[in-house]
Amino acid sequence: MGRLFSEHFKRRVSCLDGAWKNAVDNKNVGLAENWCCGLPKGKTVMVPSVWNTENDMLSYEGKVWYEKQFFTAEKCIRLVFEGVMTEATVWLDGKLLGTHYGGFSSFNFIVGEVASGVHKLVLCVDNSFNSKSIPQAWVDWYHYGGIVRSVYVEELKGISILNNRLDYELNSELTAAKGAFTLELYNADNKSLKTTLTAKLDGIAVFEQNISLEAGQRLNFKTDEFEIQNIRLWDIGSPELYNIEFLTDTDDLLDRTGFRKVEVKNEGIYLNGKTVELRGVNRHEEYPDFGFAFPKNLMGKDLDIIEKLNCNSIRGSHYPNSKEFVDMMDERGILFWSEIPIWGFGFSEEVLADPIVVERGLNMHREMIEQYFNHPCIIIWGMHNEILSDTKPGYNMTKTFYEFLKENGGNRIITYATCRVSTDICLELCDVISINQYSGWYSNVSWQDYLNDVRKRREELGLSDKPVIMGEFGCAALYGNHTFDNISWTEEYQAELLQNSINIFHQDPMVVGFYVWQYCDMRTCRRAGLDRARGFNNKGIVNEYRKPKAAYFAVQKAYKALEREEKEC
Ligand code: ADA
Repeated sequence: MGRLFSEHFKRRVSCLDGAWKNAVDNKNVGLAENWCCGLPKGKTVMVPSVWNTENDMLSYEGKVWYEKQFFTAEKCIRLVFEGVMTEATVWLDGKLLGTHYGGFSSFNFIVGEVASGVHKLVLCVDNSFNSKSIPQAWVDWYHYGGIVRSVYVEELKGISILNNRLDYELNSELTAAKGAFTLELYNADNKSLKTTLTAKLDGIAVFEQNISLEAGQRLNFKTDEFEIQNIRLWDIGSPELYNIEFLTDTDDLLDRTGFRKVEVKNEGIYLNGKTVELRGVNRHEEYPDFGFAFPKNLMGKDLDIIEKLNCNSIRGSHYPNSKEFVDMMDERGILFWSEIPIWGFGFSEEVLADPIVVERGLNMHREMIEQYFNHPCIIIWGMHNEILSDTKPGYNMTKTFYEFLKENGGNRIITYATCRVSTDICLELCDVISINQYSGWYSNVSWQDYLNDVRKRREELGLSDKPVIMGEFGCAALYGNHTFDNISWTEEYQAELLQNSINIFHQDPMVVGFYVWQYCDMRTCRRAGLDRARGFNNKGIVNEYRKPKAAYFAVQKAYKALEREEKEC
């Protein structure tokens, strides 16, 4: 669901976006008063949305309840929630279905034995924080709450296809691939069933087999390996995609993928056998009028602006982005770094060591992989951002995540963003070292001195073969604030700082990529010790309404020159 194309033609899917009943539970009485069976008189809100943009709700942290009625003809349904911020408890007709934690990934519930007719779906959504939260309360973005992405009801019939991933390996000439699908199948009927399962890649059958499942059985099923000749490679600026189609007697699932090879070798990053320099921006998927319920038409506009910047890559700081946005990058041939919302400054050693927090983080990685695996644009999995990676709990958490991603993450680079490279003890647990450093803003150290220290540190640790990405660099500028003098907070200062930084990084053979912090200004949380001007992080090269600052054009020029140089090589 939530894709740029229809995932089902056979399966009936209804989108529940639109008007929902809504009640704020600021006295925490909803459970005791049985709101799960139906909300008291409330108002109507539009979903997806965040509640913070409504009157008097800007800084509300707590519970809000939502209710929606829908019709189903089938007796087995899957309720799919693309993103609920941050903890959701879900009831259907007063019966508890379960809970989900984490605002940036999809979750679902399958419900059997549903009578044909109208049903009542109720959610209690809670965006408050405690010591187990991911992110923690101290974070440099806004504490939004709500049903922020779409909701769907799918009617499941017979043997249904719940999920898929394609693992493949390209031959050394990159002309052919051997691959196999892993499917999650489910028998939605109350009797055992047989079906013929077929898989097609760009209309050509690559697999067919009769299979049977017991009533209500879930099965992880791996197809036989198949070969694909004359591969059209997915690449930057050449986004060749393949359509995937699965069919059973009663169900279907459509998906897309692309074939490409990412490698880290010879101190560089290689895409399809050629070195690539990552020219990127960090982007929060946020807009002041809509928060994290980011309108789909603005996703395309963001990409238009970013493409014109001559970028080849985006870091989805600091959480999994909407599926539509990731689809768009697949279609446009833009590389993507996807990460989970562990934003380190809020995480004390004690929190990092908490098994519940580690398990939550691991589950966020699991969901990210399951939901985004087939996207060719994702070449980097990010484990976390600026945690205490110079401590034992930081090391242990990183090791758990790294081993999991190595085992399950497919052909991708694994990294995390560190801001303490000189004392970091986790650097062996990544494929590429990513660094956030703000020379010329939070620090006065020159880039040359800083990069030399990084080089020394890599040598000391015996990690000189690991290339370096500058994961964040930049400075704030208030939109419209100009100067003849070289002073901070002005557009001119920001433009010059970014242009110089990019040129220095490009000339350093150790640095293989750089992501400007950041694409756009965005609302941030004031309570957390971050007293940002206007309540916004102002380091965007466009402002929160996507109006360009001088830095946008400076980065555009710098990236264009690098692109030209790359083409001439
Ligand atoms: C950090 C962090 C970003 C942002 C940035 C800043 O590096 O990773 O999310 O907060 O600092 O603007 O200070």
